[in-house]
Amino acid sequence: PFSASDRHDITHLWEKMAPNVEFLGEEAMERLFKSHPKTKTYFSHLNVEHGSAAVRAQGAKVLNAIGHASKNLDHLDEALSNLSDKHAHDLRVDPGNFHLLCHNILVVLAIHFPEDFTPRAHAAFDKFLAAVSETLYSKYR
Ligand code: ZNH
Repeated sequence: PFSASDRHDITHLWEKMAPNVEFLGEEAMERLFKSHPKTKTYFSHLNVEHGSAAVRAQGAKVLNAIGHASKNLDHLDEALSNLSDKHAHDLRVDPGNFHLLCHNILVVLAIHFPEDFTPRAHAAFDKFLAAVSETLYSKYR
């Protein structure tokens, strides 16, 4: 359950991110790959080098899904249903990878929106990303 201040902070951070999903998403993916190289194995069919258009596109997709989730905080299961089917049945991403990506998204927010990334907003967004992740791996078994 998200408090009123969680909702405010999540919505506010999403509004800051929305105009720059490609740039911010690319950086989050690149940081994920650099700090946890094993995560690259899921993307072996794509070019994951610095500056790759495929990484930019993937980062934008991830952040746009997070934006969609931020507008559906009370029914993440329905809002992310297709995506969670895809991660469970098709992509088979090990659930242990989700928090690594979430961490890197938080790092990117902290770097680019230092004024907005207060301890309170940090905690709210962390909780939100954990809820999104949990929804995405909820169908694994
Ligand atoms: Zn994921 C895909 C989101 C996590 C891996 N993804 C994807 C997409 C999206 C996403 C939106 C697209 C889909 C379509 O197109 O249909 N993810 C997401 C989110 C998250 C995630 C939101 C969290 C938060 N993923 C993840 C992880 C991993 C992954 C952690 C590993 C590491 N994904 C993936 C892959 C893919 C995806 C591999 C596919 C790619 C291509 O293109 O092929």
